Amino acid sequence: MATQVANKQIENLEGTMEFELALEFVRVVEEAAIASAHTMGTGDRHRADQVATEAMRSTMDKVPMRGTIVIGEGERDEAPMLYIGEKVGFGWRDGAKFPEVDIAVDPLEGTNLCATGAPGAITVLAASEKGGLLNAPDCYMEKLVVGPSCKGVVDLDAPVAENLKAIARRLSRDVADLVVVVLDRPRHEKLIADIRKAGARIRLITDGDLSAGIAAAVIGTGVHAVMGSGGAPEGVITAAAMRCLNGEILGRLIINTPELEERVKKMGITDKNKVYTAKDLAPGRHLIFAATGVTEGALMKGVRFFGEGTRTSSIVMTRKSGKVRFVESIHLANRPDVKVRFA
Ligand code: VTB
Repeated sequence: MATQVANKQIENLEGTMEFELALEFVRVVEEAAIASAHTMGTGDRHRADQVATEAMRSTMDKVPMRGTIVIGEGERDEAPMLYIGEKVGFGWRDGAKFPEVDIAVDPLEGTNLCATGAPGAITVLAASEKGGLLNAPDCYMEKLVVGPSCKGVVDLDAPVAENLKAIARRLSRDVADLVVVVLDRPRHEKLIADIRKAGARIRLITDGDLSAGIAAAVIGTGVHAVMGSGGAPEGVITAAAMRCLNGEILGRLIINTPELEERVKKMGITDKNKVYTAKDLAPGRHLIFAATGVTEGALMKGVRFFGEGTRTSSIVMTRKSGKVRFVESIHLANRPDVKVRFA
C-alpha cells in the first residue's frame, strides 16, 4: 500500500513535470545564451563555452527539481560543472516534493560559431523523467535526421541515393529539389560525393548539426534531411527534439578504438552496431526540449543587447503535452530609465 501511494506520487510528479519545468528550463537556456553572447566574436571558443556552462549551472540550481545530469560537459574528473552524474536543482534539499528528472545539456552548441560571430549557435538542453534519455558516450555518431513524413522510409544502411529517393517520394518532389545538411568535414567526402551524384543539393555547415536536425524536422525551413557523423551526446538531444516534433533520427555509435569499446561495454552497451531511433535515444514519456539562439539562426534570433535590456528568442517543446512554444523574452536592466520596446 505504501509503495502504491509512493508510485502514484512519482507518477503525479512526472505527469506535471512538463508543465512545471518547461518555462524554468527556458530561463536556464536564456541565461546561458546571454552569457555566451557577450563573448560573441572574441575568437575564444573555450571562454564562450565556459560562461555558458557557468550560467546554465547556476540558473539550474534555482529550478524546483531533483535533476541529474546524464549528458554533460564530461566525466566528473574532467569537467568542473555539469558533469555526468552531477545533481542539480534545489529540490534535492527538500525531499520528494519535486520531480526527479534526467537532463542532457549542451551549454553552447556551436562554440566556434559563437566565437566567430557566425549564425547558428544555440544553448540547449533536454530533460525527461528518470531514465528517459540514453546515457550516450562522448563519441561520434552516424546520423540520419528527417521529418515526420519520412519516418520509417529511410535506413542508415541503405545507399544514400535510395534514402534520397524515398525522402523525395514522401515529400512529393524530385531528388533535385531536396536540400541535405552535412557538416563540412573531410570524413564526409564520400557522403557529399554520393549526395551530389544522386542529384540532391547540399548545404555544408561548419558546425551545429543539432539545429540543422530541428530544421529538417519542421516544414518550411528548406532543409529536408541531415546526414553524416557528429557528436553522439548531441544525437540524444536531437532525439528529444524529434520526439516532440514527430521527426526521426537514426543513429549508430562510431566505436573505433579499443578504449572506446571498453568504455561502452562498461556503460552496458552490448551491441555496438545497434541502429538507434529517436525513441531509443530519448525513450522518455515526458520530454522537454529547450533552446535559445545565441547568434542568428533559422529558427531563433540571436541575443540582442539594447542598452536597457536584452532580448532573447527561444523554443521550448514538450512531448506528452504536445506543445511547441516560441518564447521571445525581454530581460530588463535594473535601471531607473528602463523602457520596454516591442520591436
Ligand atoms: C561538431 C559540431 C556538431 O559535433 O562538429 C561536433 O559542430 C563534432 O564534430 O554540431 P567534429 O569533431 O568534426 O568537429 C557536433 O557537436 C554535434 O553533433
